[in-house]
Amino acid sequence: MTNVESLTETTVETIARSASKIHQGLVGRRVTADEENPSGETQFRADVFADELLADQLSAIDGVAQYASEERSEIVDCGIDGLSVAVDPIDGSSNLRSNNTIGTVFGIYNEPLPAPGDALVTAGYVLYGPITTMTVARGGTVTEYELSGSERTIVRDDVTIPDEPSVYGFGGRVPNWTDDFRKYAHEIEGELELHYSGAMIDDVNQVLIDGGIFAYPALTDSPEGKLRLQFEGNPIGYIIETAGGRSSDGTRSLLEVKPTDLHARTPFYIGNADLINRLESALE
Ligand code: P6P
Repeated sequence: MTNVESLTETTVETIARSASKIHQGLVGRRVTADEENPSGETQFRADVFADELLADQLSAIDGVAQYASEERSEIVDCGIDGLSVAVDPIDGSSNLRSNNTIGTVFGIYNEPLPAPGDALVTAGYVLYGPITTMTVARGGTVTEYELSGSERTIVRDDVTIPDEPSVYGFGGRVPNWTDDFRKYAHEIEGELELHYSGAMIDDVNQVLIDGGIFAYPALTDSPEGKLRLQFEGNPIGYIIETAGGRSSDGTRSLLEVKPTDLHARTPFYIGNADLINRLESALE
């Protein structure tokens, strides 16, 4: 195992151990904090708790040079040289109020941040559902684990997106969709089953397991969409493409998008390759 592989395994293990503390720490923290995140979104106390826990744990790893979070405007420099870890400590925190599924998303880059998705060496997410699971893409394969306390058990190795798509989920308000996207969405509505939870990571996991497409598209009032390239687009694009699917910002793989800013947003489309190819043609 190379030094980078060993370091990424240590980082993944640290996130897995932190996940059970995050899950326990949600109790009593499903209320808003008095702050907004750098994207101008209201923070929940759980967002702040998860970010502080992950920052403490990950910045202490020898070989992690940078820690960045959707909840912090600035990058934390943790060392001279090494890997950069970008996290969305709690994706879908607005789902906390209704006690619906949320997740933690992470990307491990071998370049200083902000970095393009093709600088990723590992990416993954934790899903706090009926069971807490962790899905990790590295070395050309995707592995799913069940987390229980300090235990991490492989439940599926070499996860691939099914050839036959089943579900779709499209974010944003329909009146704000572009005409081209609305026309494409109408086609998909006649082909697949709507599954949309309001937490990207839950919707993405359904696409990975059941096949289909998830999109938070470019909107007429927000041409860059809502989701962040560094913390959501890149890691999810890496996972889905490792599992045999495709990602896109509407014209190219999300992994090819050059970041302009740490918190830059991007139109976000992931799923079965033919569905993404059709989408790119529809948006041309
Ligand atoms: P909307 C959650 O707040 C999030 O960032 C993603 O997890 C999710 O896909 C999206 O926003 C939902 O946005 O506009 O449907 O509430």
